[in-house]
Amino acid sequence: MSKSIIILTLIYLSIKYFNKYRHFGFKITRKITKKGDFRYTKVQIKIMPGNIPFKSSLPSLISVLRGKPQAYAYIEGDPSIHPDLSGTVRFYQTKSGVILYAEVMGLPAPDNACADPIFGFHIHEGTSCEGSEDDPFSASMSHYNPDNCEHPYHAGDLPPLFGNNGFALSLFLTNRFTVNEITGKTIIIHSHPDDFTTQPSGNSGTKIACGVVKKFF
Ligand SMILES: [Cu+2]
Ligand SMILES: [Zn+2]
Repeated sequence: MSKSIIILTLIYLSIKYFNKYRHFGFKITRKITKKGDFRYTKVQIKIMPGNIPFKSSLPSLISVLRGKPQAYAYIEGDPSIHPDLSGTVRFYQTKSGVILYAEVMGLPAPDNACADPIFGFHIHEGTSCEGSEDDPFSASMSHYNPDNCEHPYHAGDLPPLFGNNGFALSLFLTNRFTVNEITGKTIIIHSHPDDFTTQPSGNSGTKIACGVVKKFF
């Protein structure tokens, strides 16, 4: 009798322990079944393939992306050199900051395997994409910088876009601004990577595409 109590206790403790750490990939459940006078415990081990070994914000990220963004921007390339460049940026306000999800196509593509370009990407303080052929999107002005910081600590400094044979996808979180703050401002793609050092704008070359951030209804 005491032997079976010890065994049951061990089973119970191991279930408790494994359920606590089930994000390692297992979920263990215990079911006590009675058959006449006979009682037995059925232990079921379920493998949880989607789980990863740390607390993940992936489920809440997925539900944020399934919802409506609070703002968006359609990006268009300058008509003379990059007429096929276009993209969409979605802005989702969350408690931790703004989730920015960008998809861009028609970016300059590489001429060899070691040359897929990287493009500087920023929120600019201007509210219009107007400009001239010599200075496209000049009305977008400089990086959005309400706190008067140095580059790359401007609120509008974003991770650069990595080209994938003309396509780029970026998804990240920033708490340097709120969606409301940047609605009406511009988002710019540059011809060169941001070096995150040179003042005032990371030596990221010319402006090749622009979009105005608009409220999403
Ligand atoms: Cu810029
Ligand atoms: Zn900057």
